[in-house]
Amino acid sequence: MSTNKNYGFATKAIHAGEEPDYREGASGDVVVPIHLSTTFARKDVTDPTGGYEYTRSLNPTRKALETKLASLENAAYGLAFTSGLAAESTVLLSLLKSGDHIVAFEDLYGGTKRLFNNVFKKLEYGVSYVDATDPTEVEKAITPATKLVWIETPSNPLLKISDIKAIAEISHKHHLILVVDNTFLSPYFQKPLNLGADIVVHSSTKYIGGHSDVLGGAVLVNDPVYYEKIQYNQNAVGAVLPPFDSYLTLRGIKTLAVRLEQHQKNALEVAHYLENHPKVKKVIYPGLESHPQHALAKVQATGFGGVLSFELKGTLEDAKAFLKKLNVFALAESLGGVESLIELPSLMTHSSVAKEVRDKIGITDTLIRVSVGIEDIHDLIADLKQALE
Ligand code: P1T
Repeated sequence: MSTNKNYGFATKAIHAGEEPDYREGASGDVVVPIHLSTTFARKDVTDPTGGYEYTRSLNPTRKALETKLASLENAAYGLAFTSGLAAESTVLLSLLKSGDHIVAFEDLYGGTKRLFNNVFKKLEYGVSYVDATDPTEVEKAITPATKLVWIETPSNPLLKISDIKAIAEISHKHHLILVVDNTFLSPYFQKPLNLGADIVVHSSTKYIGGHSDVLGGAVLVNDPVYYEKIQYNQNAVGAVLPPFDSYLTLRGIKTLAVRLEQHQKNALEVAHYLENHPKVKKVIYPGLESHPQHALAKVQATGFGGVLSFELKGTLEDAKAFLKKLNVFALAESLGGVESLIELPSLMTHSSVAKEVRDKIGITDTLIRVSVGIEDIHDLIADLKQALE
């Protein structure tokens, strides 16, 4: 088969980039092989075989993954990186120069903030953090030096939603580039490029890989100029996803649609259970009607994802004791794998964010983030129940 643009998501997730090769001498693999060769021989000095020269520049297994990712995000181009942070770093390196300014959402993965604050600030980029749930706050923070607007939606760990379309309009009015981190929903539930974003980044370590066994990142773009700059720097710095990791990610993506449906179903049940528990102060999940941007979440995405956060009544010690008692949920960083993970952002994923900033945006000592897996729901609820009691 050849992959058609009009195929549905699940069909593209399985087939895009992995069409069997029926040419003379080829074997017709239905799964792309892991091409481990670091270099590719040519018959003529000026004629690299099939365009392949050296694996850092182009590798057939990575190329299959990049084709699949682009097809799923409705992007013209895809690039696969060694990690989400490598993808983000390469975007920043490619599009900014010293003195440029970024307007960023104040609720971002702690590692992304660390990158902005401790690594790229040294290169004299300015960053202003705003509450991007209100697009006028984004516009107010724009200065003559601003080049980039950077949001995560839903955000990590507070699941705040920003209006991609409205922020894209503001960004373009001021000739800025809008980057959207789409890690939490994956292209199955949300396609920011369709809503006007210029660049999508992912930690493919999460839902895209889906099994907590491969680190990776991705960049998806439509503009050939951005693509060329980012691809050039990716090769120049060497932040490319290795062939075996590309294969694992390709394998993970094939079940993205079914996994996310089940993650979401379980997350909604867990959210309802926690919402009615007397020891829980509040539950934050975009799929709940109590979520302040529930209506926006329904309009700009086709699902709410599998991550929720909740605040326990009591103290940090109570939160620690609760986390210690769980058996099915693993107390671990990361999210998006088939297994349920739970963590305390203030001491784990967001410990690099200053306490005053955590307090300001709502990352309290008893805020707990849950990546709801696809185990049997009654086991998940029973585990939470015994730990809360
Ligand atoms: O871990 P890495 O693949 O480098 O991706 C970084 C990253 C980028 N964007 C978002 C929204 C993320 O959540 C992450 C990584 N986050 C975790 C490890 C975590 O537990 O939140």
